[in-house]
Amino acid sequence: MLRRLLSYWHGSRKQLLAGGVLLVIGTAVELMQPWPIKWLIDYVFGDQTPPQWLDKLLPSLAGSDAARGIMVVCVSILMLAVAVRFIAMIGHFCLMRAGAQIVQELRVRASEHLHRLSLAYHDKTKVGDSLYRVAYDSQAVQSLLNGAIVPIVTNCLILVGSVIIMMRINPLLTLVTLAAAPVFFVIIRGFGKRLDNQSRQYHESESALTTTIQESLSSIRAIQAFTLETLTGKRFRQQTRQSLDANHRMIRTQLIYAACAGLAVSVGTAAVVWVAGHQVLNGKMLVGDILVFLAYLGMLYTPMSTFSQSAGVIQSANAQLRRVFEIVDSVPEIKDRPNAKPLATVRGQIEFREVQFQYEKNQPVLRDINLKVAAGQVVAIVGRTGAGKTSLASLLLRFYDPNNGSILLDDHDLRDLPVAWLRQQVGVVLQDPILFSTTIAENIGFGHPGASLEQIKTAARRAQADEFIRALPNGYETMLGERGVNLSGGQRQRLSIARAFLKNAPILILDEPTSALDTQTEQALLTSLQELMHNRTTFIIAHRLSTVRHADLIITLENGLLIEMGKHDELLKKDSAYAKLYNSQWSGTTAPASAHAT
Ligand code: M5T
Ligand code: MG
Repeated sequence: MLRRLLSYWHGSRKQLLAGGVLLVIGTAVELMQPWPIKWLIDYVFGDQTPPQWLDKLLPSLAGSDAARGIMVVCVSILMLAVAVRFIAMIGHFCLMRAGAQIVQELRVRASEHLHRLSLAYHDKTKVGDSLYRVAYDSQAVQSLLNGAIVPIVTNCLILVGSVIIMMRINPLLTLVTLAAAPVFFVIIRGFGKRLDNQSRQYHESESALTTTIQESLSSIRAIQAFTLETLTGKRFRQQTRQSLDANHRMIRTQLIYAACAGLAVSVGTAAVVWVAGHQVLNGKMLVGDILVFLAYLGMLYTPMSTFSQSAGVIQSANAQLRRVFEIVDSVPEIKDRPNAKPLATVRGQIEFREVQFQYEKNQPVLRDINLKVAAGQVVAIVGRTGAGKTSLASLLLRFYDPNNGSILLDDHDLRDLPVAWLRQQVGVVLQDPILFSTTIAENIGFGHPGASLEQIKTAARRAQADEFIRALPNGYETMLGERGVNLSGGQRQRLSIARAFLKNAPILILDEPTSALDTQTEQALLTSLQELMHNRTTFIIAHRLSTVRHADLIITLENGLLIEMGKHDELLKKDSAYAKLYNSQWSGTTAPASAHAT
């Protein structure tokens, strides 16, 4: 995991390095902190003579004036403390900043990758889960760095430093101290795995909570329309209870663990005091040394117990980061082949060859589709709901690849073309027009990044959208969505059509472009749609057959099979499914013949 994270810290390398060096210096100074107390007891009050280096450094320490000695000791304590705090503060600041930067970098890359993943991936994953991974799990880098690596490194330094110093003061006592170490390891091992499991469970239940909120908020209309608020609330409460339980279990284990570790420290301390006390009695040890020793003992036992905490942090950070890297590592199913090259010019001839497609195994949605569309032709796709019309169109955009067979654009397999380039060649008006929460102008502008406002307005005029946009409070600058204006279905559809006008692509997919419009607006728009379709290979899907009468080719899908194709007149003459559908739409009127004639 660390090696993987290496690729994310180029932006923060200097800070990491500076922070690391400062922490090492800070730890060295920290190790000097117990000594002034010994000086006070042995050199100021006692009759010991300080070593030469100390005498040179602080000459007034062991002089005849004890009050001066006390002063020197106090100043030394303060100076050391100030140095330790100051160095540690700057060091931690650098490391925290570095950690935050790495988190950000990881988030950006994960989210970028998420947007590139194919629809097949997004169909399978819950938005809330991806959200939790990008927003929260990525923060594990910070806890890994500052909650585990930094404490482990500094504690290792303290551990080694204090053992060396203790050995020099009194080897026997050091051995007594170290005898407690195995007890610590037993405790750490005993709790480690449990803590790990419990923290994983906790994060999983938290992630499930995010998913639930996200899902219910995105279907808020349905929830309120069916008055499901109470039910949704209940479900959420149940889930929070699960998360709460997981949290309780985790906290309980942590507290029991801390208590056991604390107890082990006290037992060790008591044993050391026992042995050291007797050594002083026998004149084998100085009183000041006991104090220094006990100070180091505290320094020694604390790292041992923090090691296990850090181990816990590593475990859960590892689990969380793995969830983030799962996103980064997912390979988009739809991606460019190494030799993918855009075509120099696009005529727009499309051919489906033996195309088979399914979302789920063994549930074919399209079966054996064979279809050849000449450049500039308009093809209407009709058929009952669920027949596979939208799926057929999705294949053209390479939202998915066919499971069998191939689709060709100007005799080139779509899979041999760069995906982004291909999608630039296709203008779409989707069944469910998607608008972003930004201005109307920008929403249309997505059709052709870099378009001028004049071009955007022209496109809106051609899509019969200009009039209603002008009537909005801020015209083309009106914000949509959150904190902005919401539009009716028909208005959205017209924006979406304006987008397609602006995009001006050689191939066009219209998935029920007028389904949300009243008949009058539809009629008005049909003229502009005709204009839009002119000279473009167009696939138009429509339930209202009045829209598709003029198509060069009408195909009927039924259960994923292409059951018939032909022109309007030909199909009406035969006893076709299209004829039945068409006649049923005119039932109750005497219009079919005259409609036919127009
Ligand atoms: C065709 C199934 C759907 C239907 C069939 C989008 C989607 C569809 N399906 C999935 O299993 N997973 C999916 O993500 O595929 O669906 P369609 O192509 O959307 O049908 P349509 O466009 O002809 O229908 P409609 O209602 O838009 O006229 O069985 O369950
Ligand atoms: Mg559809």
